[in-house]
Amino acid sequence: MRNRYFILLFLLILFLVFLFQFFVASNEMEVIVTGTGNPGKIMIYAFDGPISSYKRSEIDTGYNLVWTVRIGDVYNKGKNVIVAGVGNSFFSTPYGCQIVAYELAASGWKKDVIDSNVDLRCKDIAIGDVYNEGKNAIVLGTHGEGIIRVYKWDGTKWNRDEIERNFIGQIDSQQNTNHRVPVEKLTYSTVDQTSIHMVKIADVQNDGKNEIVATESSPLEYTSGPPISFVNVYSFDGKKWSRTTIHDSKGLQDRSILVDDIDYSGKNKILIGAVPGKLFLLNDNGNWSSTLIFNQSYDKNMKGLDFQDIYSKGRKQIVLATGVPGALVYNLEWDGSKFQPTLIGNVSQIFEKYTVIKGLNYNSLDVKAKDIDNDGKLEIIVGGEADTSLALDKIKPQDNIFGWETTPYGFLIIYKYDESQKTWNPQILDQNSVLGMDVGKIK
Ligand SMILES: [Ca+2]
Ligand SMILES: [Ca+2]
Repeated sequence: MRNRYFILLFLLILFLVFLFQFFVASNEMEVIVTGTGNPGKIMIYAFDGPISSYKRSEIDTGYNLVWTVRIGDVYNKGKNVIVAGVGNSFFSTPYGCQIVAYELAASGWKKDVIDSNVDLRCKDIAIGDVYNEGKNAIVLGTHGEGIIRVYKWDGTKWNRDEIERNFIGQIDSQQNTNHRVPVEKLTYSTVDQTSIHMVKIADVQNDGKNEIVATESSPLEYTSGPPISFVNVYSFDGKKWSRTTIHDSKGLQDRSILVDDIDYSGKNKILIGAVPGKLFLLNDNGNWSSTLIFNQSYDKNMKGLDFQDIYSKGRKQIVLATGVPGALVYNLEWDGSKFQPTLIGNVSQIFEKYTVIKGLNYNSLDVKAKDIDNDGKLEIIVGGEADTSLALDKIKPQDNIFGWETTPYGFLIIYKYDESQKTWNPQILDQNSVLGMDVGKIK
């Protein structure tokens, strides 16, 4: 009799353990999602406990390149999906990029082609409430003609709203200049005149409503003169979109964008990462002003930006991942008068001891600070590429106009903070090229 109770109790405990496991497993998990180059795959890294015991799964998009991946509830049904910009760039047919969504279903990943043959590269995606109606939409920015489109799911189909096309072309006709890449320099006939590097959805003017911010420049392949570059804000008044140019430069390319209260003033500011080596703070005091807050001559690219409380001290700071040649990771903290930079990582040094090819160019393409191992403290996740084309001496830098896209090599690294040593310790997750990255919850 007593034994039977023990068996029943044992079975009950087993059942509760099973229930608990099921509950935990069915909960949304924070995952790292990357988009890779050559081949164009979407990698999904799930964590259950320590970082080293991650599980990786992948989606083959069927294309050479996945430029960008974002996680969000784009169907507005309380379920996150992966949205990606994919294509073959100049390398093979079919030319022209696609924007696709992958939803995790019982049978695996279900693909939804949102738009096809948009432009040369579907470079960046933002997900958010762009019409200020309490629903998510997708914003896409492209290279080539330089198109910005908003996609909104109406329950049965995707509605398309084009808000920009070839901004540099418009500047060229106004100013009688020409930044279009001659077709004979390209592998197929396409307009290559405007690069939309990044698109963000945020309340940049602090009026409680979202706008779109985009960095737009002459194309990457344009080599006949210095690049021209602009930061544009697009506002929707309920009927139509209007554009305001808030920053412009010559000889620089504005690329990354971060919108947050980065100087603890209680108001959103815009941080812009420009090539080569500069960070600008854009502030709206009736008129937009621009301040150079970081000028670094070693690394060229300033692509990865985040703003998080990485030291768990109740104070967020800028996390910056740079690129070419070194791929450095910094944090920058506002001290009341300026932003103090601290170097916390160097990707090229991590790989130096493993790589037989010396002098690779390491280029961070994104950085995120998230608590990936669930210990209540943030880790820093950096993804990017290692460009072999220059190191192998096959082509000269000036001829290397398609160079960075060709590399299959790169990195995905998690830096974890060691409180006692006051150091950020890197752990390598992967060594394929990472062109885009996001961290979020997927059910
Ligand atoms: Ca606003
Ligand atoms: Ca953690």
